[in-house]
Amino acid sequence: HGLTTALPAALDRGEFFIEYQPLVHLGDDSVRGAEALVRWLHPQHGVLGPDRFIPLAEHTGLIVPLGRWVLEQSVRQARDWQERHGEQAGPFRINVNLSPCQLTHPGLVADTVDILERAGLEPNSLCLEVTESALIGADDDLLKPLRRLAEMGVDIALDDFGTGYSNLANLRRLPVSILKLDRSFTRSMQQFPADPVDLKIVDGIVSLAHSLDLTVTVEGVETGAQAEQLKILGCDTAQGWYYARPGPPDRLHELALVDA
Ligand code: G
Ligand code: G
Ligand code: MN
Ligand code: NA
Repeated sequence: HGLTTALPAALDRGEFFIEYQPLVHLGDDSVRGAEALVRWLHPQHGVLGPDRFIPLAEHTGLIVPLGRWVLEQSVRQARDWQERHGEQAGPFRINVNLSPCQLTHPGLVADTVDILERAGLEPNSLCLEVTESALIGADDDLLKPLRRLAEMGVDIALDDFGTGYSNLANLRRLPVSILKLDRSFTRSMQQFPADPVDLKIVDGIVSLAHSLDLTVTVEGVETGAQAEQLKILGCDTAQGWYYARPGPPDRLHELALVDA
């Protein structure tokens, strides 16, 4: 596969870049952070989304250095935003996605600590997103590095929550502090009236999450009606095109989300 063989050189040549999508507090619509989303500016094919190359990078192991690069860039960016922004509503936070292969890589904790220290970012300003499916049936060896990070204050989010088969009681065992509700739930809030069964499911997930001291983030919010419904259901944080599409770091200044 041409893309696969081009990946290592692409990292060396600096062909990857990161877009950021704001995370909005549903209580007051303030921007409290952003998710980092990697892209590849391929010299022939133009901009490729992560779905095109992350699976290849996972297959070849390049995901480890690529993931480390994404983490380092994003953490430095977050520190830069914090320095400009002040901390009126608490520190500006950064969410970074982790692949399952990064979880089993022995350097994860040390690399993360090192990156945070060099950037001067507090661990509690970082959230690492792990998919629900990556943690299904996870044994203690797999959870140990996540526990260490969580003990340091790094938030761990379960991404795409509600799509896997994880048993809800299993949540207690995981060092997770945030549920990111899958976009499919948000989509079903688009119809009016929303599907009553989906409403009950989201209501139930939010109640359970809050009773376990977890925060709920909703993804894929595209309309004001969805935002309103999800707010009524008690969701804490939202992300989606209604607020902003993923964009370059400067967009956060332009949107006046961060004081310049
Ligand atoms: O950017 P987009 O919304 O197309 O992202 C699609 C998927 O790619 C998301 O589910 C996200 O989890 C994943 N993704 C984006 N950036 C990264 C990254 O830096 N590392 C990993 N492992 N996944 C990423
Ligand atoms: O980590 P995850 O795969 O959840 O990353 C978010 C993905 O969802 C990215 O690919 C991003 O571009 C996409 N996305 C973000 N907001 C919206 C939205 O409002 N609607 C849709 N359809 N996709 C979105
Ligand atoms: Mn994510
Ligand atoms: Na997701």
